[in-house]
Amino acid sequence: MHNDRILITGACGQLGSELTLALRNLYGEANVVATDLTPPKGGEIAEGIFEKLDILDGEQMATLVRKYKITQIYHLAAILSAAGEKNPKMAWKVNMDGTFNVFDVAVEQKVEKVYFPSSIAVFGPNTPPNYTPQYTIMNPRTVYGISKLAGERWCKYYFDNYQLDVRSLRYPGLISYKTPPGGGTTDYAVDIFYKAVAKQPYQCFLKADTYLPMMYMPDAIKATLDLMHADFDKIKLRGGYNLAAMSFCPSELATEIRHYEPDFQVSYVPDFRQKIADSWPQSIDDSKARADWQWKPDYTISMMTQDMLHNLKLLQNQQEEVLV
Ligand code: NAD
Ligand code: AKB
Repeated sequence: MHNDRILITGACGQLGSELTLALRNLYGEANVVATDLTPPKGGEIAEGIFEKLDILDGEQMATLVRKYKITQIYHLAAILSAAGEKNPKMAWKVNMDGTFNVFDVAVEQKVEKVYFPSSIAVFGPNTPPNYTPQYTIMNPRTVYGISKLAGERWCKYYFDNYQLDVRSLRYPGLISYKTPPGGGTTDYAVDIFYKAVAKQPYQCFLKADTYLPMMYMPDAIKATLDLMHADFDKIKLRGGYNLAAMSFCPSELATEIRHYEPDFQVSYVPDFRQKIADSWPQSIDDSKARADWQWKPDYTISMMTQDMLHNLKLLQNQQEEVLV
């Protein structure tokens, strides 16, 4: 582990801003290179090595991999589901060409391991929605989901044909308080907390009874690191592993929040994201991840809700102190 040098794409996003810190803690600040389109605007992530990198620029990517003698790439940069539907060709280009650049640079420069995050968006309206199995009908209907499913298949292709040790997880919607989400369909489950803490009503863009699989960020980080640290022989799937923690709908989350903020009001005005959510599973069977590399989540909806409110209130108090 101490000889590893890691490059992260999309490091300033919702996942990257926390995964980068976890990787720096494990591997040392000097061994982790955060990259993104623009430098971080302050925060802990700004404290380590940062390089500007557009993942569509394969030459610059190769230069950085050479310069830092990179041995592992965590390829997080992508355009998410809701943002992707606004500019489908652009989303396809970033998600596919960027991934090819990562895989090709990794093969050319003998990078030892690559991480490719997939998503529940690989599933579609013909998929069995409850306890969705690892292998089933997929047929994603968003450009994001199509690109993630294609990305998974290319993971397997590069593993089979170029012996690239690439590993992948199908994350549910991720919930966190450090960095806001970047344009997904599950974003309501983060936005709602900001309104609750500000003591304002929340207008939800999904219907009250829309069940989706979700996960708290510490579990997502744990799953990612466990997968990447698992022995080579334990990784039986080279597409994305199904991964689960909790499933709930907006009205259930509002009820949880009301245990701490009894006056919290939520209204429901579904928009184009409803159709996307309706095409995704409601719950996930992650038994393969549990069997192959002993995955087990820690956080329930009530633990997550308590922790989100606690931390957002702390941040709010810190901001108020700065203003005084
Ligand atoms: P995000 O939108 O918050 O962050 C993505 C980052 O990629 C941004 O910082 C953005 O600047 C960067 N980026 C976009 N285009 C780029 C380009 N051309 N070159 C370099 N950087 C570029 O996304 P996230 O939530 O942090 O997601 C990270 C990964 O995890 C993505 O691949 C996403 O598909 C996957 N994922 C996330 C979730 C979730 O709920 N957050 C769920 C499933 C899968
Ligand atoms: C999105 O909603 O697009 C993401 C995801 C589940 O991949 N949060």
